[in-house]
Amino acid sequence: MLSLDAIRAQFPALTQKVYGKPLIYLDNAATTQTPIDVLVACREYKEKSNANPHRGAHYLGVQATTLYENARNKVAKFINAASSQEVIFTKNATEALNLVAYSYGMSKISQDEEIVLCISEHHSNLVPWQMVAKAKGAKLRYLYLADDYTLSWSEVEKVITEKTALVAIAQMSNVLGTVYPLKDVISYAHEKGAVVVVDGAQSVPHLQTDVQALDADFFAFSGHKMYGPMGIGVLYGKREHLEAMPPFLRGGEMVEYVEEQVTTFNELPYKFEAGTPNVEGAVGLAAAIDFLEKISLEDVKAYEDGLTSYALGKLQEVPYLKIYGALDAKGRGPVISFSLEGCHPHDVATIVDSDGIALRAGHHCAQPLMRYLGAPATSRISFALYNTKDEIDACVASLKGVRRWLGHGS
Ligand code: C6P
Repeated sequence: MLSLDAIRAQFPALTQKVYGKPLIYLDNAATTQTPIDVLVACREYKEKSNANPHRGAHYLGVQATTLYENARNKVAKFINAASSQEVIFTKNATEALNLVAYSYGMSKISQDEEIVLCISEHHSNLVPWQMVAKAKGAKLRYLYLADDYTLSWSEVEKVITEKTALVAIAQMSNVLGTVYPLKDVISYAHEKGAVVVVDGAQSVPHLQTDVQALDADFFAFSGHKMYGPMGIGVLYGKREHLEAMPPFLRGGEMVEYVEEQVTTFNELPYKFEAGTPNVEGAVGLAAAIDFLEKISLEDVKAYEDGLTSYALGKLQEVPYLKIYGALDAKGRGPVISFSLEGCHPHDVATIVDSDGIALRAGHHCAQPLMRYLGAPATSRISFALYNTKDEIDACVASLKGVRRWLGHGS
């Protein structure tokens, strides 16, 4: 692993002060900061190679096409897709999941079939399935979590049945940090004849992704949560599904022949990429993958596990603080939600912000989970590979002062 100093030197945003205090950025599950390598790659593309890909035969057009397709190849290798034709660029994980819902869900799911979601799903992997269920007369069923915030096998066996047409589940919860045993869940769902859509938005920056080993039918993620730019995301889909699905959006480049009344569609992956794509984003995402691979995801995970374990210990020293999620770093990612008794999470976020500490408060776009937990909102800290134990100490010290700041005795 590169030294921590070398890693932090890649992130200009981390060197700034806010309210005269060094920025401590602990909102990485929302979005990560951007390394210089990614900033440079995006800028160089705009300065030297900016053109509309797959359209112009001129020099810049060819360069833009090459960069765009190289980025696709890099993504395919990064997630171990069998072919880069199975990699579709979208604007984010949300669009990728909507693509599957609109295209696969609306054409393949029938009345009375069941769609299974986990109760911890982010709205982006929940609301589109509500739409499909309503439109098709299908039934939504939920996998509920055990008291230790894990998914028990008995729950999987109870909810996923022969009636299940599709399971949509995140690899890592953006609220609890739980990493679900997806390999087993997917294999079980396949035995029952269901396809599985994996929301990898939170897991991709922290765990090695291997869509073939996982045997996922679809896998969605966003560039901006893995050190890449905003506005670029990925949908991986098994070729057999993508070929059988109708297009999602219609327009330029996703066509083969257009006649006055009918159209035939382009081959994969272009069938699902209507309109001018975000080449700059794809180039930035490729640079982010290079950055992560230079460090190695194995080392990233080991380092972040250390931070998570340390933070879980330190947070438990804060009086009146309750953690929502497993207290052991094993089987979870670097996302920790908590509440401070008597303090609204937004007040907590505002008070620690005045110490230069960025954390997130709210329902984290997971309202059904919040209802299930009986907590309207939580505070959440989440780590990236540039965070440090000193930053965790500073956050914990700041949290210890919050209750007094709000007028509680201690
Ligand atoms: N979660 C968070 O602070 P987009 O916005 O499309 O890049 O990602 C959506 C998304 C999908 N699935 C999961 C598990 C996610 O965590 C997110 C984004 C951010 O938790 C913003 S709400």
